[in-house]
Amino acid sequence: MSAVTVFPFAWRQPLVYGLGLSGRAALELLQTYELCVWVFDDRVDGLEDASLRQVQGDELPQEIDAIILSPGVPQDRPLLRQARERGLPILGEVEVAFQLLEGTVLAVTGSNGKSTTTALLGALLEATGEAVEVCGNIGEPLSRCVPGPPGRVFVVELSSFQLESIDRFRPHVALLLNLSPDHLDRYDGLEDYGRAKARIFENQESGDVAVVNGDDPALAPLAPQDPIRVRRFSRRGPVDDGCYLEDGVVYEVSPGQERRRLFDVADLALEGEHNVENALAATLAAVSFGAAPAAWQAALREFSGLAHRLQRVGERAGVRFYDDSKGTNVAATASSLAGFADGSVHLILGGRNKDADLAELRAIVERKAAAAYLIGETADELAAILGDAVRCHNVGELEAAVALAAESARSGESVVLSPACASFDQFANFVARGLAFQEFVAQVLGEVS
Ligand code: UMA
Repeated sequence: MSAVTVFPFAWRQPLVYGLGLSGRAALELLQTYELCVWVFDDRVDGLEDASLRQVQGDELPQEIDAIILSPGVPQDRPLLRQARERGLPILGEVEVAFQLLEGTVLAVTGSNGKSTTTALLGALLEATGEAVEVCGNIGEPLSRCVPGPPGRVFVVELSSFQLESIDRFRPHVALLLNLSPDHLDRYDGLEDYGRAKARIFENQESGDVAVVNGDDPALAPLAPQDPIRVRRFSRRGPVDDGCYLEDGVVYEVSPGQERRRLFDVADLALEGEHNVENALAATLAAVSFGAAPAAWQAALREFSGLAHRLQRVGERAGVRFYDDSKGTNVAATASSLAGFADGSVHLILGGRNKDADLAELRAIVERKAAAAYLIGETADELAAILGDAVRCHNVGELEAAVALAAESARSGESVVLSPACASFDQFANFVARGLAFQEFVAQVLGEVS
């Protein structure tokens, strides 16, 4: 166990709020110290572990002196209001883990591409011989990675939810990939959401590096100020400090130095334009950390992406099937579609709306889709928006959508699940939705009985 041995917090009776992945990981970590840990979950009544103190109802017990928050818990819950009134610290699971770990942290946020960039950056650094933990919003809570040998590198994906409840969290290299509307059911508009994301830079100090997408104008006001070094990546053209794409080659530039070649886009195994951006971000972060390109070249060429992010899951008679279940907002779906030929996509769309303006899908769907197959709570809304732009089938269920899309698609076309919505109306999460899609594809392709 190499978490810091001196407990850095003043509190001794924290309440772990939320008992999902983050809460359980935080609980386990905190239990290694001499603390009296309380737990609460709006949806869990009786706990198996009788040794834990469980808060009942909406009254915050007097003994509790801090709240450890799971990212999915909104800030306006009654217990949190009481904690605020009493002036208690409310810290995210990520913040607590950060203060307990020994190592270097690199962190990635943005509306889209976070998981792929995080995993790729982890793979690049691992190839240079570092001991790397890839964790955070990608699925493995940071708290779970804290125990272990010292001197590791933590590559942490962070959602805006997680960034809301940091205090001292300070990544040596912090990446902000892009900003587009998402989670507007939790934020007061795009600016509010952007402010939460930009907190990734707030504790950086001289010697730390901010990696920012130079092509996204929404990020200009969010980049940190001197003395933080801000490095930009661009697909469009040269930058002063950072990396950029020119004629299929990505170059790094640093003030006062000759440019150097980082990689050729043709060498990437990743598909899609948005993945070129993710590779620019990850390689710039890697070199900013000090990892020499020669050490990670092979890893970059081999990295073929993550499950449920435009993952090719089948092919029959020239028709390809892609699972992009992680496309849970309009921008993610739009950028996934951008890489396909016009009119070639049999697109499965729909799910739970997160207060997004789904009408923004219209132009890209009209251009790229041969037909749309609508599922979930938003099927009717999408039919009304897209009905005169593209052939729509209001099928309701994913299984029926896959069957009909597979039957309709011709050689050279693709069947793509990229729902632009959350999965929670019909599935436990985007992973369950993606796995269901893959199973239905396998059935259609005759790969299962
Ligand atoms: N809960 C309450 N009250 C509430 C809300 C939730 O008690 O008001 C309880 C639930 O009953 C449940 C627990 O909290 O028992 C769930 O906690 P959580 O929603 O914070 O989810 P975790 O299981 O801890 O998973 C979280 C991230 N989920 C969210 O932010 C919603 C996971 O990201 C992340 O992988 C995991 O921590 C590990 O770090 C998922 C996600 O959907 C993939 N992220 C969003 C996104 O990517 O867009 C932000």
